[in-house]
Amino acid sequence: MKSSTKDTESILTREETRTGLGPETLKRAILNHLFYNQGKFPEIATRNDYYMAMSFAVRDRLLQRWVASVKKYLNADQKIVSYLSAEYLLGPHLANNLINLGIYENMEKASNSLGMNLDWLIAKEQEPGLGNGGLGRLAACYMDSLATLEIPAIGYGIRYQFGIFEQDIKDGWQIEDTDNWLRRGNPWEIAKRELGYDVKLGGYVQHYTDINGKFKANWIPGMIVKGIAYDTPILGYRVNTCNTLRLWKSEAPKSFDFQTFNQGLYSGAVSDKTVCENISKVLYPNDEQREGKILRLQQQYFFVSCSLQDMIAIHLSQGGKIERFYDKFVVQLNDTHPAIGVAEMMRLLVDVYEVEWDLAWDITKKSFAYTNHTLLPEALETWDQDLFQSVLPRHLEIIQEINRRFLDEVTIRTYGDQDLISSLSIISDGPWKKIRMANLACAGSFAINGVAALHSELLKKTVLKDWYQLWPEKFSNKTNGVTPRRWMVLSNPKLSSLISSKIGEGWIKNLDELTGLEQYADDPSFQQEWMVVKHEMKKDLAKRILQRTKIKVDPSSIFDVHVKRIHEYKRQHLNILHVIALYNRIKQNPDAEVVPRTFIFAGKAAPGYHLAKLMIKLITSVADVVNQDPIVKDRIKVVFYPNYNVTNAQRIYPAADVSEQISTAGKEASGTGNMKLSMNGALTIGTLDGANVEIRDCVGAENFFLFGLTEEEVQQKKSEGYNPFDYYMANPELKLAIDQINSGYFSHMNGSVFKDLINSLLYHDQYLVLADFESYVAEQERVAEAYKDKQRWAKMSILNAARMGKFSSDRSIKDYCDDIWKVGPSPVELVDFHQKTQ
Ligand code: GFP
Repeated sequence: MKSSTKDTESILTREETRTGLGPETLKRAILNHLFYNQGKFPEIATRNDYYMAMSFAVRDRLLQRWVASVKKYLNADQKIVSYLSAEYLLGPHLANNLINLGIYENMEKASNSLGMNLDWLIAKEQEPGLGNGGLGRLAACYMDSLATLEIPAIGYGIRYQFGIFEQDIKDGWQIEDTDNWLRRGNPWEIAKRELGYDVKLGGYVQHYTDINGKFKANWIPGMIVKGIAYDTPILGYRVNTCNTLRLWKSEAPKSFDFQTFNQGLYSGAVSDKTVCENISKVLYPNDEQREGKILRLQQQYFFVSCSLQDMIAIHLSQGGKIERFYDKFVVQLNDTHPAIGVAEMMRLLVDVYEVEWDLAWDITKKSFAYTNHTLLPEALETWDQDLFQSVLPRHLEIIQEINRRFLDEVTIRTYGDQDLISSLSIISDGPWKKIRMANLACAGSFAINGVAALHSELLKKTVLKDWYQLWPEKFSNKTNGVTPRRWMVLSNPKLSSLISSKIGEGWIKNLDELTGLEQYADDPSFQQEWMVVKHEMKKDLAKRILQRTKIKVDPSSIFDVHVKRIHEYKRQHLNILHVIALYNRIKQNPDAEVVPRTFIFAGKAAPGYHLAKLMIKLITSVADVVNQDPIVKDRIKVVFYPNYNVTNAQRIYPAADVSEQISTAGKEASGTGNMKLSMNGALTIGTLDGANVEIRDCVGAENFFLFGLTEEEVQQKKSEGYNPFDYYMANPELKLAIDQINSGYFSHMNGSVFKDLINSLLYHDQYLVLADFESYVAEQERVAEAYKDKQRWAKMSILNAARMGKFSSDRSIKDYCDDIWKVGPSPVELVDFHQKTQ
């Protein structure tokens, strides 16, 4: 039936209300949601109600783009990138979506006209902390870049009910609190209750021969868990592409057992529900002892199985053939957490789709690619074989078979070299066999990459040396990157406007255009504008520091920022030893000239990582003494800013003058905070580690404060028999600092508090803190000296930002697309769905 003009008009009005971007329409949409979703009206609505209503209004606008994108991707010829990651550290959505949609100002007007301040509402959002640190945040930056580059992609992961814990500081110690981020609802996700997959766990395997004489395996599970899809639309910057982040929630297939209930076993009737729901309940912290964590293996398998079943279902539903799975999907393993996917893919192909083993292995190897994020051998995941078998009995058989065939191949290629065979084996030798997940990932992937040039080189020389020897063609480097949308436009709007006023807005999508700023680096008036913005951001942070910690800091002092997970290899203790040395210099010579400096630390320590927690206590204890000592006269201040997360990072980066990237050379795979800080005009003091090396190459050695042993020197020192005690004895400043900590100078004369940390430094010091101390302190003097020359500093700061083009995650994603995924942009056109359905 043909629709009348009047009908068309009302459809358009309806469409405008749902998806229009003007201030008036936005205001109406918020009021509608307030009423129809929250059952509230303005007189009684809280800020949180407004936040929810606004988010729903924004989500409506995403959905139009999302549905169009999904429709396009369902096209049989469209290849899709599937990113498998156990962590996504997304950060708050609202402001980011406003920026990507291009409606920030309009929304500001809409909220003002409702008597609301947009900043208040943005601050209401509980960020989804579904990750520990760099790896999870990288996944979030990559989702943003994939959408911005119009690459069809799905991110798969776990919808943890509790994300990374919230950190508080009590008496100087870290206290962990549960992160109940879903408490007030999550307006950004869409529950797909009808979209679920069964996942088997435990039990045993039966073997039989079918009527055709084929050997078959039947996995009888101990329990079945259902994975339910929760989708979050991820919109690109100023494009229609809106990709999907699909997170799985675990549930019991049936939540209540009536038979058990009728027998009077009330709690038993819901116990299945509890056991199943536990799987997606909580994110595991990094650096915890992983041994024996059955639940963690269950988690990994759970989300990988749901995701692969989902991909296969999508592929088959479009008439795809299972043998050509890799034409539809390329599956990127974000570290080894999803590496069980290699075995699960084989199980699905062989057991469920009855594909012959050799063909199944060929399909698998053409589908997966693996990114390694760490060189620390202790961080490479392994599973005790018995534990593994109790959770995944069929996968153990499959891995044994993969390994048997794989080692046959290795034996031929290496003429039976036993050392190579045992190093490449997926299952370790010896009485306590372990499943090595990195080996499974390497064997089952067509591509393996590291995350910075140095890291990729070291992978080839150390942890994956033998793999490189046999399959050099699989290896490449993909240096990490970060999204300038969140880390500049959203976190530092003033600096972004200043940049755009000079070189236009093109840099937001093409970060290389920042080089246009170089021509202004010597211009005194631009330098001044640049430093005024920096000062404003420092004032903002100073206010927050005062609110949060009661410590008053001076915005004209150097803001020296060390923010990242707390870990011995990241060497927050090296920084604090320098602070103590500086403090002692002032004590010894109160009138000495000191360039005022505020040392700002932030970061979480894994709850079970004793020495990391002690490092926090040391920082806060030194802060207590230094900040209150009248002789210091506020020239140095030490702050530990609690609960480091994306929201707080957004506040800290823009205010930084100095970026501390001081890990032991060869230990930090890449780092991404180093990139975010430089983009915001901070100058790095750092070692030649991770991406620092490339950052220094780009910004120029003269704009970077370098210190410390190189990776090769570290190795050499260790092989010569490094003795930290010699360094302690040889350097009076270092000795005094350590003696003070040891004597209880910073801990109310209780010397035992830091005993473990000090013993570790004096007698082991595996991260060479003491060896690097002297050169660190010397370089810090150069930092202070440089800061005195305001013009020189401004120029260095501008050049740092101007030369960061390479470190956009858009560049990283392009590299992955060109070299590994072989997927190109696929722009999405908007469709008027209301018109279509008439
Ligand atoms: C890890 C590495 C970092 C690297 C990120 C992303 O971070 O060097 O930058 O992954 O590749 F250690 P965490 O998850 O360990 O913080």
